Amino acid sequence: MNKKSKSAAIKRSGFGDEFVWGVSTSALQTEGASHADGKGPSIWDEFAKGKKNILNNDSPEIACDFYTKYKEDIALVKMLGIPNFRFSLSWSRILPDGIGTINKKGIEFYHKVIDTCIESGIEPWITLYHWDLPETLQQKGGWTNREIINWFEHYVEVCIKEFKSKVKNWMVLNEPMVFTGAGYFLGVHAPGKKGIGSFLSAMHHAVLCQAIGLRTIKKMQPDAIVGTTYSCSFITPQSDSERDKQAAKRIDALLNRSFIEPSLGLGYPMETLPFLKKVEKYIKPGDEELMRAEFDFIGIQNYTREVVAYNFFIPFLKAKLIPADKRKVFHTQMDWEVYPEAIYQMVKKFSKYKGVKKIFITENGASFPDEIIDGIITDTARENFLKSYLEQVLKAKQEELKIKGYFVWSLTDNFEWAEGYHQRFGLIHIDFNTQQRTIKKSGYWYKDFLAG
Ligand code: IFM
Repeated sequence: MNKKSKSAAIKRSGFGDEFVWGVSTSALQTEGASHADGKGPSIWDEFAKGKKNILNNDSPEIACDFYTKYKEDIALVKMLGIPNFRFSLSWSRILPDGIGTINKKGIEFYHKVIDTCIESGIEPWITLYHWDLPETLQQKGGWTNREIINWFEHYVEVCIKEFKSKVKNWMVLNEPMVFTGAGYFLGVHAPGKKGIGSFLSAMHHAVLCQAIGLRTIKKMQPDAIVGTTYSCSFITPQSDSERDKQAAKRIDALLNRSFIEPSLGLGYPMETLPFLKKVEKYIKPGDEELMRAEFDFIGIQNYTREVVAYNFFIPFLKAKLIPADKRKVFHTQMDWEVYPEAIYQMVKKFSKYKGVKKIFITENGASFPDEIIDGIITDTARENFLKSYLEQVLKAKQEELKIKGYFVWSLTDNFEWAEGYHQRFGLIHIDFNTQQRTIKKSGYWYKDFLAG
């Protein structure tokens, strides 16, 4: 249990002048205004209506009210000296039904956000899809319907046409493993679907969409810098037994390899994870080519490591994750082990792929309970978390791995999906009753760090 950081001296200059520094958010988690100005419902607006889907029955309806407070929040990004701001576009704010009529007010909103960034000297990095599918498309099967490749292509075309003169850096999907796994296999995220068939079809269509998204952007904006982002965890077996080691490999294949490898022309990792063979049912002639994508960069989003044990009773995987609290290791409020070396191991792992050109950490951060005392939030645990992970990023950089930048998750506390407002990842605290923003000690630390 190493709660204290040994890394007080970590300095921005150690990463070099070209290293990209930023902070990340997403539309659904911050914007609120779920029904304002012609926005259509997303699967998360719908999911939040279901009792017990979201902790405390929280809803994304108001969230951080970024929709009206975007100027204030971007001013805070500027005040903290953060040069790059990663956020996402809400598909159903732009196309309320997912396809068809464009919502002018939605487009106007994102122009205002982008313009405010640019006027403030902040580079916008935009994610096209961060989990908030238009509900109308879900009514037609959502990610399980192969038509999504046309719906998505159309949505990307609309966005690029509108914003290409102002935005250079694009990310196609955010963490496809999470939105297909949690949303279409486990049913714990929107749209709450369960089962292997819905998962594998959603997975295959997401793999196709990440490549189609890339090609659409490049066709319309040849000088765009395009990536896509993957969640990843450093996987270690619980013991040296062969069964645990094989179980760890299967989890690694599922969590870390199943979306990037088909895009690099390596196919799905079926040899390690035989149940993935069932995906063949959804593969059409020509898909192997269609899945290939030469991204300018990939974003990797790492928070922790997972310890894995063989378990006969877990279907398909025969493996289970041992929760951090059971292992009695220092962990965040999400029960994610604080394990800084994980981020180094992930940069190393992804750097080994020949087809990966550049890597950005597009998310890293921690949820800890925050206490406001006399208007001050002394979130030392979060500050130490960031320092200790950054130390490992620096190690990766010094070893000349492909790492080129780092974005903290997140700018503000926000709507943490099925966890509602209970989990707080922000550098800036939000009082969700008053919408008051308070910069945490970790936010000031990041400011000082960036100021050198
Ligand atoms: O809040 C999420 C984000 O939307 C995707 N990556 C992980 C974060 C923390 O859970």
